[in-house]
Amino acid sequence: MAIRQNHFAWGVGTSAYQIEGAWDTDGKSPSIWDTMAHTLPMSDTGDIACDHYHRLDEDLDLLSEVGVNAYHFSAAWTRVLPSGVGEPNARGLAFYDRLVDGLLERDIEPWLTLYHWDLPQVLQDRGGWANRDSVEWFTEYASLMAEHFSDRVTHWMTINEPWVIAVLGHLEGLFAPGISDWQTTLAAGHHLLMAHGSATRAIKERSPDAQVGLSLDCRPAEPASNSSADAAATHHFDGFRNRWFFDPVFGKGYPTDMVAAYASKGRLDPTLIQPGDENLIGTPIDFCGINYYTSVRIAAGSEEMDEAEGPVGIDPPNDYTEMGWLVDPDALERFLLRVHYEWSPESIIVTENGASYSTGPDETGAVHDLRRIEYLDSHIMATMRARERGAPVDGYFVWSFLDNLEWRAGYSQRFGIVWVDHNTQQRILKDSAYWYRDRIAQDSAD
Ligand code: IFM
Repeated sequence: MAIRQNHFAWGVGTSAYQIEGAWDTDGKSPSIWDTMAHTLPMSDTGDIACDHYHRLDEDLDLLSEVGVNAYHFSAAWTRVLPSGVGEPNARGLAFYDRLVDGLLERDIEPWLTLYHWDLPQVLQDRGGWANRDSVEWFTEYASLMAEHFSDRVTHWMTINEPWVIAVLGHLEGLFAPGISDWQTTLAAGHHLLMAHGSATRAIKERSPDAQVGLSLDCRPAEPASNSSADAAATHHFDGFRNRWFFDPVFGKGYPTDMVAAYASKGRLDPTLIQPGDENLIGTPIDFCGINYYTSVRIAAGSEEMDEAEGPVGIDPPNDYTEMGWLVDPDALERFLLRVHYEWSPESIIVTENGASYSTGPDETGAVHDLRRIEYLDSHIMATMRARERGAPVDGYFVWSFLDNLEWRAGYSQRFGIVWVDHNTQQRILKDSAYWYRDRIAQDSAD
């Protein structure tokens, strides 16, 4: 098997709400996360976050220092279209102009995600993703962004982690908009996927050479035992967590076993999926982004649990990150091969992978985050093994560039390869950042 020779994107990732701060600056309107942070007893908010909005040049220089050739970030819809639709906000667009231009000046390729969870609150007030009109709202936003940026941005991700948005936001109620209802969950998930397909078409119409994909979160699962009950539970979990999103995105339509299971429990509004919808969702994409952190073992009874409740099912004794997530690089290798064989995208990018460890500066100011280096090393090796075995993997992005706001867990969970003191906003490159710089340089030298 010939090893793929394509250019390899070595990057780091962030998202707007987690780093930008400036939550109401220069015409930005509130997003559903601003609302959640301001109304629920969250200990931390994204009001200031890493103050990236005001420290852009410093952060761009740090990206150069890490030596990445690609940077994966998201735009805040609320900055560029404060009313959700309609009049664009020139000051919001100007911020992303500075970011994109600053990346290009440093030879770093911008990879732009349109939606990383921060829906304009004005649109939530109109029903949010559960409203079928959200497909049009998102397409208008995507079209505006493509018109404005496609002279400089080639790589686009439409939606980041539709399972998380749908299930944690509309079933578990843990994430914004904080709803707990099955029919709303499936409606939101369906419209997110339609919005992805429609935005892909809109970007391609304006920029035929654009590379467009999305970032799907995945949770590889193994049965906890040899019992047939655990095997059946694992298959259901895989349907709930993975197949429900991967199958339609790759033109296979929704998995029939899950449609039947959801319909039989009254979770699926029979009018939700209309003729033509699955065709729109299956609009061809140029690459599939995979966000991978951990794998799970599933026993009967845990087939619809999620990581918000802690480790799912019965895990083998092993190493865990501070999120309580099992460290399992082999599962990443297997899942990348599965994506290749089962869904066959042209190209696969690991758009998020990383680990939360709270190691901070020692008395000399250095951050010796050895466990993160081990995690990244083992997962990059797994990625490369999948590539050597034929999966068309063309990029890897560490999550995350900066220690940022880990949603409901606030600033207590640190995923960054750059330490951020959230009182002073001082940044320190951790040992993992230097290690990653050397790893990238080694790849370029080979
Ligand atoms: O921080 C998140 C990110 O926003 C989406 N993917 C998972 C990361 C770690 O939980």
